[in-house]
Amino acid sequence: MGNRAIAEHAPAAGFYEEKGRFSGLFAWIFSTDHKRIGLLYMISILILFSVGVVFGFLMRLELVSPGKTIMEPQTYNSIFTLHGVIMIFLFIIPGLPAAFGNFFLPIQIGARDVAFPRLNLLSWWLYISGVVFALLALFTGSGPPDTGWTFYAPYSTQTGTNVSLAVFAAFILGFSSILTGLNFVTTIHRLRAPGMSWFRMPLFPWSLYATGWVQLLATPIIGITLLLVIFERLFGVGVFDPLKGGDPILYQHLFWIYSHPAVYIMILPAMGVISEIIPVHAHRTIFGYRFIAYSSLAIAGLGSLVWGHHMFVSGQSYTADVVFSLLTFLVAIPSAIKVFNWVSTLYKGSIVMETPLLYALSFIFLFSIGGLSGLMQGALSVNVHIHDTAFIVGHFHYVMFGGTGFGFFGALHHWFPKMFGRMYNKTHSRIAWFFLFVGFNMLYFPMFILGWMGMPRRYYDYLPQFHTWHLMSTIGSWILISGLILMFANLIRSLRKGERVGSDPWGGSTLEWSISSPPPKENFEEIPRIDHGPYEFKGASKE
Ligand code: HEM
Ligand SMILES: [Cu+2]
Repeated sequence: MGNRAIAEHAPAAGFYEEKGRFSGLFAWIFSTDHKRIGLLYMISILILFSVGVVFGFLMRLELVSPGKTIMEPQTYNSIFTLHGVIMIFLFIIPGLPAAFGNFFLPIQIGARDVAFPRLNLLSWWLYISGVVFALLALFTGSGPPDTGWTFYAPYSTQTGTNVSLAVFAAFILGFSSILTGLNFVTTIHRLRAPGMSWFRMPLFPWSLYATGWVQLLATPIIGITLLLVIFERLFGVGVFDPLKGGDPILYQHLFWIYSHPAVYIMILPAMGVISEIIPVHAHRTIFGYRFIAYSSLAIAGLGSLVWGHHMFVSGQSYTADVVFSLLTFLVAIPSAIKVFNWVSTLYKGSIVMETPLLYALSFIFLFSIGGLSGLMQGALSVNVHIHDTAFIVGHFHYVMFGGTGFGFFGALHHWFPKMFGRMYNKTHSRIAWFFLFVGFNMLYFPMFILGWMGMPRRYYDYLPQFHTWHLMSTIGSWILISGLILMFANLIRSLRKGERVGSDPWGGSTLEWSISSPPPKENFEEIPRIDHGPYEFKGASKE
């Protein structure tokens, strides 16, 4: 009796009912099961995301009108720093790989778990330790850091605020990320089911594979750099501070040699999710499978060579400027290949506009705006004009929030029935999506205009001519946040009240849709033998 037959008759509790050495909370926080670790990460990450959103809400409230509204300038400096640190290191970098990668990678390649389950649990505990140090930086000593999430020297080595604790939090989180990358790269090399050759592997694992190499190779660089900042603060050794014989430009190079590739740790898994959602909800084999797989590797490789585009106004040489500008244009090509192939897959598909597809289409629209505005910054003359303005803030929210954030929400709605065995209220989920999409564009598009007009980023106050666009942006943040609340309320309610579903509510063809919802502890009764590529469709199975 194959896995699908067993799936139809399996009790609906699956791995939630597992009876291990521990019970209750301990059966979760000490579990080495990849599905439980995935959910631990998801809950932790969404809590931190919500904290980050509160800080975003407060910044927009302060900027609703010129002059002081709700806070002092120093508080504003700390809030955008914490907002950025939380959103980058505690939400978006761990995000999709740690939550959905942990839950679905082993299942999608036909394995029972990742290669190093205990190391996987350790990566979550390191994540939690990072949260604790970030909270200490927030609430103890000389007050929260006020440097911005980039911790630029020499200010970060001079300011009296809690930079060392915040930087140490980021250092620990880096280790958590390295362990996740190590686990995924090894799992994909060693634990694919018999017959699953590289070009029979689904595209989400391909994106996690490329991401894993960036996590492994780039993260140690930021780790060393952050340790040097702590070293200089504690022992006064001049590494980055020119007053002590250091070089602040060295800091920028080291910081961006990691942080630009880090944007691909953020976006590649989201691109993998889109490659999963579109063929399933368009009921059509994906267009250009191999090109999409290769483009993930190309983005990871080329993306490691463009960090200098953050430093066009830092005084680096003109030759360096030209080289980094050219490479920045080149890295757009593999991204464009993905967008072209996704749209080609939709063409003549039998599209069912389910909520995951709404998020996938929003991803393509928002990420394209984000990507194209990135190309504008790659042009030297334009960059000089818009560097460190609100234009940049608009750009990275379109790529990170519009891209990865909407990718995360798409993954949440695509795999929710598989993870919990229940469907959410589809009408409410579509309404929530609408508020999110409209609010998002009202919040961030004005930032492009404000930046073009000359509004600097990280400024607490502004001249009257900027008021209208700031007001629109703040109202946009209220609409977006209402959408977030509606989305989470609908999903949380569905955990208990949602209609029960079978193994394959969408008509998917990758392995997760061949087992019960939620999956059994061991994932498969017997390890499947693969004899065909992913994404071959027989249409949604009507339960
Ligand atoms: C409701 C959601 C959000 C709102 C209202 C919001 C709002 C803002 C605003 C107004 C700033 C500019 C501060 C300034 O330069 O004066 C900002 C900065 C930033 N945001 Fe968001 N944001 C939100 C979500 C996100 C998400 C999801 C991410 C990333 C995944 C993110 C990452 C950042 C980063 C990295 C900065 C730069 C902080 C710095 O300058 O050091 N934000 N955000
Ligand atoms: Cu960059």
